[in-house]
Amino acid sequence: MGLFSRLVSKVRGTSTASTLDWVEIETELLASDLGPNLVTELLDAAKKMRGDDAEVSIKEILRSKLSSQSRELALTQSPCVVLVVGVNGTGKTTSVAKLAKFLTSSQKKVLLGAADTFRAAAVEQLQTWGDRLGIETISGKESAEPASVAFDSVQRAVAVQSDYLLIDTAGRLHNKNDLMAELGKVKRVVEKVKPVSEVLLVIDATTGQNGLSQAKIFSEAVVVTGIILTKLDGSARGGVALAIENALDIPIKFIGTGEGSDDFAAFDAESYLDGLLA
Ligand SMILES: Nc1nc2c(ncn2[C@@H]2O[C@H](COP(=O)(O)OP(=O)(O)OP(=O)(O)O)[C@@H](O)[C@H]2O)c(=O)[nH]1
Ligand SMILES: [Mg+2]
Repeated sequence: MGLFSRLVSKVRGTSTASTLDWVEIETELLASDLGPNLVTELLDAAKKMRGDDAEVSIKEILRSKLSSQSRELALTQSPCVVLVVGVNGTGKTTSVAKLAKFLTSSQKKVLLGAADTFRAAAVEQLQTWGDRLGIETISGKESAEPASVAFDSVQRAVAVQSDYLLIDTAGRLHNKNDLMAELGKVKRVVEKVKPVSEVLLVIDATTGQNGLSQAKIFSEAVVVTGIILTKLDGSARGGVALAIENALDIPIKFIGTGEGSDDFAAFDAESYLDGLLA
């Protein structure tokens, strides 16, 4: 059942509304990671609605909270350089692989850059994905600088005329400032060769409102052009998608729904809204 289905049926049969029902609905919505402000706004609006058009009206409000920016991945130049960023464990490396598969299946030529050089295992993990998918993966020597791997990757992407270069980055450094400084450096070095077209922030949907604070922190340090919302399979609480778009106006471009390379799709706002109301 969709997150808002109870609210919709409540408003439809509105004359018997008891305070207790409203409190229950509020609790349910708050547990879904929409965030308290949005929940209050929605409930205030719903209480004034007439029964018949409850679904349409609620959907309209929800739609107005979503970003109106394009959800398409930019393809403004060749290669189109995509930096994939986010805190550790959110699903960056897996999402790079999934996105690569998604793009190659629409006949795009893709190259991977393994710029998370802080853990040897991270480079291997991406390399393994690349081998499995038949996609060339650029990695540096042991203890190479992330920025130098990124630089090599973009040069290679230009040389082999890739449509896309997807660069995986580290999620964990000594502290937040180091992480943001490193990201800035990777971006600057890449841009000696080609502009970065997209910075995709990976957010784990199961982390709820914490995902929203991550998005705030990253977007203060870099211009985040889109979000990949992962682990929606493990979360009945997809409300965080609305909360993020409402608070930051960063469009969710893709979603992850499992650990396999096909558990990935472009984010479709209309079906997301339908799912919430169904
Ligand atoms: N269920 C589920 N698991 C996912 C999804 N995306 C990634 N994972 C799993 O989450 C774990 C972490 O994924 P990684 O891709 O290694 O995450 P990361 O952000 O690269 O992690 P670090 O490199 O350590 O910062 C792995 O076990 C993935 O299989 C998803 O959409 N659904
Ligand atoms: Mg990783």
